Amino acid sequence: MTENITSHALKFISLDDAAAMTQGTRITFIPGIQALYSEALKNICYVKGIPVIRALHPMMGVDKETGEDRQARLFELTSQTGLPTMFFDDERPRNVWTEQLALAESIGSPSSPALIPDDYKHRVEMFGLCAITLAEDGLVWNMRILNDGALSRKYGYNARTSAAAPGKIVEIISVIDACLEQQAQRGSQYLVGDAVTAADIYWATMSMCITATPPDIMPVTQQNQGMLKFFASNSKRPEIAQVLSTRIIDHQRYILTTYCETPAVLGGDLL
Ligand SMILES: N[C@@H](CCC(=O)N[C@@H](CS)C(=O)NCC(=O)O)C(=O)O
Repeated sequence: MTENITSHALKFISLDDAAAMTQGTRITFIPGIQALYSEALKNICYVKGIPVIRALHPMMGVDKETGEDRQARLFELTSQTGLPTMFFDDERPRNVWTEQLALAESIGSPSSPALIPDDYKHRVEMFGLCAITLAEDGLVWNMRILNDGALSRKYGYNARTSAAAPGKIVEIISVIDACLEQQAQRGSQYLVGDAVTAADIYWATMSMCITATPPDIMPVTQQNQGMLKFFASNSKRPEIAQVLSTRIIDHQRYILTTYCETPAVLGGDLL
């Protein structure tokens, strides 16, 4: 899609327009879909008080009319095709969460919470927790290879990696749960230290792939119905249900409703 589109009063500019602009923060999204990496970056920007201009992320595949790869321009601009890409002013585009987080931290409002702790020990914990959530072989990577499909094949799906994925997801949830338990014992409701960090925002957002999230937090759209059903069904897999504690759910809800915009604003067609 190259046209600008307006979806439920929410404007998505084209990728070309986003790339051509020289001011402001532009992030790519798919209207109506809580693509988790985009959704998490949106939440990070929300906490940091950064106004975001939404741009359309081109979908995988070939344009029916022209026969061209729909992501060719994105690849030309960013040397990759993953979602989201983030443009700020006239700087190079950022495509990886570590760079996106560092940028958000530096351009955010001075009165916003520091999402990367000053304390280096806390920083070790924070980046470790983020890595098991977002990085290679983390929560989302393993969720993505639960089933066969074009996207999962791109991320290493095969019979062996897919069979190992539920066990890894369980291990990751258990690490987070133990961390929250330890933190509660010392009187903190956050994953690291005594204040909100990027680990809380990323975990609370990305863990929606293993929970049934109510519509007052994640609205149902025509575009995300299937995804919401898949996420809810993950929460019912016996091995996952067993480790999905009330503590995990309470923390997710607390972080999303306290620090992020809820109900999430997705564009698309609300049901
Ligand atoms: N580049 C991101 C990861 C983003 C990512 O994995 N996005 C997936 C969606 S779940 C995607 O858009 N994949 C399509 C592609 O790589 O072409 C990061 O490491 O921070």
